[in-house]
Amino acid sequence: MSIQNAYLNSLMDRVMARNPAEPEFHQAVREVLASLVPVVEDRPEFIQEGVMDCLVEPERIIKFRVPWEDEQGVVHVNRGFRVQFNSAIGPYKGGLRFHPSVYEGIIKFLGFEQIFKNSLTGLPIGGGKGGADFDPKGKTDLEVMRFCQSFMTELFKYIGPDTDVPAGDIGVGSREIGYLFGQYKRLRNEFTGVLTGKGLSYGGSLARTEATGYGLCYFTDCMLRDAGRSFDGATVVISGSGNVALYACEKAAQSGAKVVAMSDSSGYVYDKDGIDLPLMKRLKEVERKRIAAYAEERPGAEYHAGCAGVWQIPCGIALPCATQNELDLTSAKALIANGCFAVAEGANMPCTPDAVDALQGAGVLFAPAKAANAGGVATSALEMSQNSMRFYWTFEEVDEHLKKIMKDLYHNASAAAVRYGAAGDLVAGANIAGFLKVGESMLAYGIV
Ligand code: NDP
Ligand code: 2IT
Repeated sequence: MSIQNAYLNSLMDRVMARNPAEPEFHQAVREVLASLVPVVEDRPEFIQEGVMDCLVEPERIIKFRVPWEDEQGVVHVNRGFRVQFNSAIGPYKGGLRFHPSVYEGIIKFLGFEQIFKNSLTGLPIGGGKGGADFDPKGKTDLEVMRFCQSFMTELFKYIGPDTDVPAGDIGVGSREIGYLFGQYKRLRNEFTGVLTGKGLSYGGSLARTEATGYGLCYFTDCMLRDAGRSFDGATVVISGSGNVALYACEKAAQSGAKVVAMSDSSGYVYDKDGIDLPLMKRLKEVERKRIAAYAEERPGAEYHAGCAGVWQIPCGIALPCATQNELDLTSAKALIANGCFAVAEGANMPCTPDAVDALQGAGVLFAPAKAANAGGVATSALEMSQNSMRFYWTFEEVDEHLKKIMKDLYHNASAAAVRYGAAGDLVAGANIAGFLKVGESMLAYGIV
């Protein structure tokens, strides 16, 4: 599909030629450039001054060897990455993903998305992302610690509280952040807010654990209310059962919805009585079990192998919270046929482009990831603020900030869509509003 502007279309061709075999990166760039057509037509200086060309090229990519030894004495070598994509409005900020599927293209797509998401929060954070093709599943705590220490032994040279502040993402939770922070502190001999998502005893922020899932629901609530709907009484299906999914489930249930299904990469559980969240949290956060264990312990719940099947379950609201491209056209059609009226992306880029087109075409309310899941990184920025102040806010204070940030973000994205002739299209609105602040800053700096 071509982009309706000759310059941006040729830029897209160059991105594909210079970054071959990175389909996720191409997908993320194409969506943003397509949304920015009316912006560059209105403001040609973004093209003339080189802003668009700079936007699609990371400022820096760091790629490194991560050797570590398992409990049997066998040496493994993984590959680590940090893509420092754009620092126009603040230090690079974004998570680390540890998953066997990680390669440069995944980190580039995530880093690119992070630029606009972070801008949308209204807080001073640039865009970055990192990770490794390491699989924490099935590893002992000792092995995870050794891997994290080796990873940080290289990464520490390139990050800092005013330079680049990593956090968690898939496969990186509080355990991994603890090992990473401990090693950074040891190597630098400094106690600074260089990572977010830290434990509460050593500089973490209250409500950071909950923030992405809660923020997703706050954003979705704004979108639903504008359309005369709400979570109250709705049936919700959530994919994933990790950090984002668990706290989306918690807030959706607190808002009066019934969450009837959740998944992991092996399969999904259907629980007609509503997910028993304390049970799910124990199995996933404490015992690190597969989701099949939920159906073994919960009377009346069913387990089905294969994670994509979760979208066949009838629901009013779908919250994809697992991974990229997990909700395709077939799944979108099933959701539409079953009467789904809202899809909000908790994961990054979980819906394929044809699925997004189908959902929007059918009038389903659609909340794109870079707006809807921005509550996590926004609260990371609040963690940075608290660390800089050497002070702590209460859970309620952080949660109030988060609510306001998500509400403002929703209104900014909606207003940008209206201003550029795409009323109701939050994909366009989020891309445009996220870009403008970054683009204006890049113009102000000149060619750098
Ligand atoms: P977790 O590692 O806590 O959980 C990931 C969940 O997604 C698990 O249930 C996992 O299943 C499932 N999953 C992962 N990969 C796949 C796959 N290839 N196919 C099917 N299911 C999969 O990660 P998070 O909850 O932190 O992240 C989930 C999504 O949200 C990601 O897209 C992430 O980028 C995004 N996100 C996270 C934020 C955060 O603050 N943590 C902020 C904003 C976005 P299994 O255990 O079987 O692998
Ligand atoms: O995708 C994301 O926004 C995250 N994984 C959170 C990043 C952060 O710095 O908190």
